[in-house]
Amino acid sequence: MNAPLPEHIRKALETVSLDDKYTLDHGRAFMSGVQALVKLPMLQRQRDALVGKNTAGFISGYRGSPLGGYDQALWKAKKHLAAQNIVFQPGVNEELAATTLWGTQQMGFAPQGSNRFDGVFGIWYGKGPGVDRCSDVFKHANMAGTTPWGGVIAVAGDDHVAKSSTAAHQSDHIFKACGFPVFFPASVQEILDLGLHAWAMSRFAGVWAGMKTIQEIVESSATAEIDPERVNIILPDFEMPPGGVHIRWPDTALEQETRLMDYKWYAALAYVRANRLNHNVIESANDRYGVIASGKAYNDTRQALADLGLDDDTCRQLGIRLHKVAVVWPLEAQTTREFATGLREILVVEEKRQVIEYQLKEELYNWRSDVRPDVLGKFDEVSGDHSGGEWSMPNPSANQLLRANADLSPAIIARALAARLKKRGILPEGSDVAARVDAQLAILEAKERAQQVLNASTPQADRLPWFCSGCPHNTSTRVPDGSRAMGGIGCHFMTIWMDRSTNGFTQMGGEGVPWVGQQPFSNEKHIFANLGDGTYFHSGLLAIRQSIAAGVNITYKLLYNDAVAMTGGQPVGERPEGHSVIQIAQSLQAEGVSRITIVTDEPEKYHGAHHTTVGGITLKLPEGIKVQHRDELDRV
Ligand SMILES: Cc1ncc(C[n+]2csc(CCOP(=O)(O)OP(=O)(O)O)c2C)c(N)n1
Ligand code: SF4
Repeated sequence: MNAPLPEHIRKALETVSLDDKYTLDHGRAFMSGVQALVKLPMLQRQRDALVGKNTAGFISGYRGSPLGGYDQALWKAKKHLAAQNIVFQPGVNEELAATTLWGTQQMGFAPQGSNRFDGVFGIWYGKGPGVDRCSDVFKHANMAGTTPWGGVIAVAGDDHVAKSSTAAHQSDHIFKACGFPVFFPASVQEILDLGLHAWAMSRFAGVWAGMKTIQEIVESSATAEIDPERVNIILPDFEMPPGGVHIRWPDTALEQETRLMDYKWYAALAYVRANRLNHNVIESANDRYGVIASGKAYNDTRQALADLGLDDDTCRQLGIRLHKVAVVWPLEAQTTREFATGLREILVVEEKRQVIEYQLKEELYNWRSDVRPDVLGKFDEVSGDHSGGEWSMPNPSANQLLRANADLSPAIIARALAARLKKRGILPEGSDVAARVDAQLAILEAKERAQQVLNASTPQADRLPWFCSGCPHNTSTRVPDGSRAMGGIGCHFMTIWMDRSTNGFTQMGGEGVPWVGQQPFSNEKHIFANLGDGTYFHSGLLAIRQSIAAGVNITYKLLYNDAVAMTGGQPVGERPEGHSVIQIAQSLQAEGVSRITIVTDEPEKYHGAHHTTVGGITLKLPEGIKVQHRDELDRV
């Protein structure tokens, strides 16, 4: 028989609900990183109300892993969001979504008296390629600025290992190029805490704040402390320009640039400094070796230290200092200097291309050589003369320490760290601690070897993904003998490894357009291009327009499954009623497509069919459009 639960736990369980994460104002609740992004604006609105401000929130963006399910989580939480004046409107694509958020900061341009709120704070979200699409609007909006009770966070979903993407990506550099300070939370709790800081900084410094999320953090779940006042925000003393840093109208491009370059970034840095967003996690008076990391790489570094048997006390005894960075760009100089002081070497642990490492080197370059620590990260020290940087080697990849491609793991970090600690004499040869580290490394290596053996003996684990049974793409993506197709984004991407003569693919919305650059130089007369209906609505219509403009001979197979399937089946058209075949046919005819045929399992569905638009206009299939049974596909 089970022992009865203690009374306080039994009582607590009686009131626990799955909605706690959204309904609780205070307390702990279990949530995923994505759900934390749903909760975050509610906390912001509550914080504002506590200081007597009546604010509202606006969320827009476009789906894509690891933020593929964010929109669905927002839809599910609609009533909780509405109760806090938070509106969610998905974008047609990422770029237009970002423009809507720029709009939230332009409320002050409207005639006096038209604003119902003291400010509108916003969240933009998108997968890394969506971030890439947005740099034009991001730069404009960031130059223009934010409002004192608004502020915008741009949340990027990065897929460092291309687990669910056609290209591995890293948004830090794009955010930096657009001038957004970049926050990198390392846990579900930090999504909440740093999210509130990100808005506070955005309001204070007049910048958009970037937030980098990756699957290991945003797709993980944990209990998090919910409290709108949990984060103690300190607004620093900073001399603002006359007129401040916020958005205004009229405003010239060069004035905006001056505001950004001469004030807003420095105000953001002052914010990071005042709130100690970057800080030492392990330190002692006699530290000699430094490790600096952020986000997932920070978690992996902690795991690596644990795997090596180096707990916090041992690190202190050995003189190892660990610094955690929450804002990876711009790297706040004063805290960085404090961290670096007294160290002989610093190992920068970050995934993908260098962000922190280059800034650290820039910060330390002018230090006196007798106090300046060496900095290593992507590449190891070169024996002999190591006065040059990484570009001074013919090909530095042979000298890699912490790789820039794919991701890092605790084992990779542990190996690099152990090697450097030995080299710098932090783990003296023959010492007990060095022997313990060696023993731990041997265990890690044995585990890796065992994993390799397991992988080699189970080749069937590498089964390629395929269409679901009954999926219309199964037949629609077949091409007649002797012809070929180009792939694109969506479930039909899988055709590139199927028996479908489909080769090549494009970014989302570029489908078929490579043919424009090929046909003038080719004897091939025609090509097929697959285009999903979600992608068509997002940006693919413009790809068709490009092909028409170039006058190339191409057949688009617009694969209509009435869903943005690959990301979870969201409705096409960003409206519950979807975007109908009739609407698409009407648009394509207006674009000048020379022949449109509907191929379907149910031709009868289209006899006399009509579609009533949101505006109440009744649309019918345009004259001359044939409707054929799918069995006729090859003939069509
Ligand atoms: C710019 C960009 N944004 C988002 C994504 C993520 N993404 C991958 S597949 C996909 C859905 C495509 O839907 P659809 O075109 O309808 O094809 P289906 O999956 O239904 O076959 C999305 C949004 C992406 N790859 N690129
Ligand atoms: S999710 Fe939908 S579109 Fe994707 S393979 Fe399965 S049935 Fe086909």
